[in-house]
Amino acid sequence: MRWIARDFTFDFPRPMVVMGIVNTTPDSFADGGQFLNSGSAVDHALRLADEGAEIIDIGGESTRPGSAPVSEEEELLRVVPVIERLAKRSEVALSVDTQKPVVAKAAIDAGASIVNDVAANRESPQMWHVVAEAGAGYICMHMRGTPQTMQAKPRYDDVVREVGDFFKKRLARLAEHGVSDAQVALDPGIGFGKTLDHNIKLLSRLNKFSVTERPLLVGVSRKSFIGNLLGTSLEDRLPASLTCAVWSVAEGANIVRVHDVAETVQAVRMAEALNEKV
Ligand code: 8Y7
Repeated sequence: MRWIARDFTFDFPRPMVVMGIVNTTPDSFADGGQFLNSGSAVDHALRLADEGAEIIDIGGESTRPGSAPVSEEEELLRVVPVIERLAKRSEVALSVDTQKPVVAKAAIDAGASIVNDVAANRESPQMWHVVAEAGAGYICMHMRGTPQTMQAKPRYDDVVREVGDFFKKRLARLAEHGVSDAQVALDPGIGFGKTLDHNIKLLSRLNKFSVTERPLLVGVSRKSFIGNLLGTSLEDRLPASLTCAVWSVAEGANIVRVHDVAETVQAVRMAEALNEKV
């Protein structure tokens, strides 16, 4: 299975790809405000790449439940300078975490190869046209509703089946708009319109999504469902985040999106040795 993202090609099976998170948002919940100045965001990204991240995901709009959207101008100002500088200083693949086609396009022009789209459930096709035209990688994440509405009593009859159906329908829809399956990675969107029980079900049955034969990305790092299960505060969620990453290896996931790159690389390399996946 091959994932094509502009100049980057990932051939699976292969060791888990660790994607490091760089937020340029003042209100991002897990590292809020630390990297507002674009120089420190760049330094942080370079450190994550050194620690073994093969993709750096750069975002300028918080998607935490109930957070306020930011304007296009503001998001462009936050994200584009960071991507431009990183593209000059590193060979690592750059991903832009945005819901806005204009921001995705500007990020690609600045050197990004992947569009990480938490709003892949939208109906309008502009984002897909940007991805198709650029030959960019596309992370198609499942979300119920929008970040503003998603945690209002999410209900599913069978969350695993419904997310799987979403993936199949979206791949067909993306293909209609010129985005080939080879460009797409799938993501169940842990925490996006899901209760604790839904999140646990999705994680415990991750291997059900392997039938779709696209790379599977999992984002659990420091998320609030961990706190809901264990009562741990944000700073104390690393052990459970690593457990989920290790679990994801055994379940056949291909990419993990994390804050703690060095620790995650160690954990997943050990899990892979034990799992005889490599
Ligand atoms: C995810 C994500 C976030 C995720 C993908 C956080 C932007 C919340 N979570 N993108 N973004 N998958 N693809 O905790 O799970 O980082 S934001």
